[in-house]
Amino acid sequence: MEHTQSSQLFKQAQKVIPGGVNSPVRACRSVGCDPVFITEAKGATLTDADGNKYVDFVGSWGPMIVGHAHPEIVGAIQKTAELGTSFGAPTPLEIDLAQMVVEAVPSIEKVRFVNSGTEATMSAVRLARGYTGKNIVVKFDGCYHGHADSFLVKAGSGVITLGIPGSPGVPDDIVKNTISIPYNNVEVLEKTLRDKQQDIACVIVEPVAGNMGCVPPAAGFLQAMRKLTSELGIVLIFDEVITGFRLSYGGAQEYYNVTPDLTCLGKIIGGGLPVGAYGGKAEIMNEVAPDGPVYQAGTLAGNPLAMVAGVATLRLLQRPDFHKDLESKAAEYSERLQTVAKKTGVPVHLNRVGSIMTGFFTTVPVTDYDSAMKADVSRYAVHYRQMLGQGIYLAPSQFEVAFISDAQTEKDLDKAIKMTEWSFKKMLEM
Ligand code: KE4
Repeated sequence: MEHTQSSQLFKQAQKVIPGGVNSPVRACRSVGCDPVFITEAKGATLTDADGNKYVDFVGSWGPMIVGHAHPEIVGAIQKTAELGTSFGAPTPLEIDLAQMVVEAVPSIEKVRFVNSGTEATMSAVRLARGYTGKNIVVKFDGCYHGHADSFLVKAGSGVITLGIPGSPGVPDDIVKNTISIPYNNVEVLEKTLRDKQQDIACVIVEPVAGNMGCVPPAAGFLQAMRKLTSELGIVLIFDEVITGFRLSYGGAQEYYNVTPDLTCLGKIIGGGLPVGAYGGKAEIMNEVAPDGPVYQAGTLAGNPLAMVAGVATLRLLQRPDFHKDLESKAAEYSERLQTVAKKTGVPVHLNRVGSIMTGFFTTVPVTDYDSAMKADVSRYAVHYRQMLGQGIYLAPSQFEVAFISDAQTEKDLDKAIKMTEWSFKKMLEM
């Protein structure tokens, strides 16, 4: 595959944008190659600046659950754009999306739209602190909740991918209010919450971890978290930026039947446009300005184009059996992947929940940050480059997930399986 154009674009980009990218993980540093520049996408197919085509398993990191450039979504954006793109005033369109979110997620009685997942989680934590009058946030090693100061403590996604311990620029005064503990460890969770109950405002968790690779909650983990936080008067925040509207129409909280106090959303609800949201019990949400004293604002929050893209996307997810069909498609694909691993003898531990999955190059089960870090990242890098060269677009990090969408065809998945087998066999010859 030729990448001449992408290489030239990358050189130009690096002159004016840090690392040549607007989000670190896209720089492909951990997989040892330069990024390809994508110029267009349709369904599950990406096209790069050199005209190469790829089957897409990243889906813009989750939003593209119905595939790229879906006519219903593009049409809604086009029609709305002709009426203006941003008013800085309330629009009926915000009510449309808010009502869909509230109807889909019973624990969300009121919702506030923002422009990214980071803004959603950052605002939810501020709200929990304002509501409880307490400061400490408990998070989990390897979970990533965006790049707000409070979260860059043993965070996942790009932070572990690039091996950044936390981040310079985050004052110790902030870090001291964040406690990060092992995912899937109820004993440590219980001890931490009971010991520091009087100072803990909230626990924030990815109900299915997607930023150390896919790590499902151990049986009873979320239920124990809910029981403890309710007993101890601690706000439970589900960061459903990835899982919201993905694991089921009601997200992970419906999938696992565990109800948080606040929920953060993003990705899918914007249909590919910048949207985040946080919502929950009216009793807590009524503390948000202008009703309450907890301040949060945003020039483009509730942007008309983003709202209609979200509405059009959620409408498509209301198709009967959408999530059931997506789950069985993903289940079949992950079984085929595991068969290839067994057949070729390449040790892979595959975690899957719904339509998100990660194949870890390791022989041990991956249940938390420490076990995820045992994965062979250099082997993943070889696999990534080999698959890219064969037109399969995977996440440029072992610590991210692959997304199955409604758009990948049987032909796409067959090609990916075939290329996986080829890549594994080639790997063993190295
Ligand atoms: P954004 O600010 O990137 O919209 O959302 C932050 C965020 C919050 N919570 C969860 C569970 C998330 O996964 C994310 C962002 N996800 C990463 C990929 N896993 C975004 C990719 C990137 O940083 O470029």
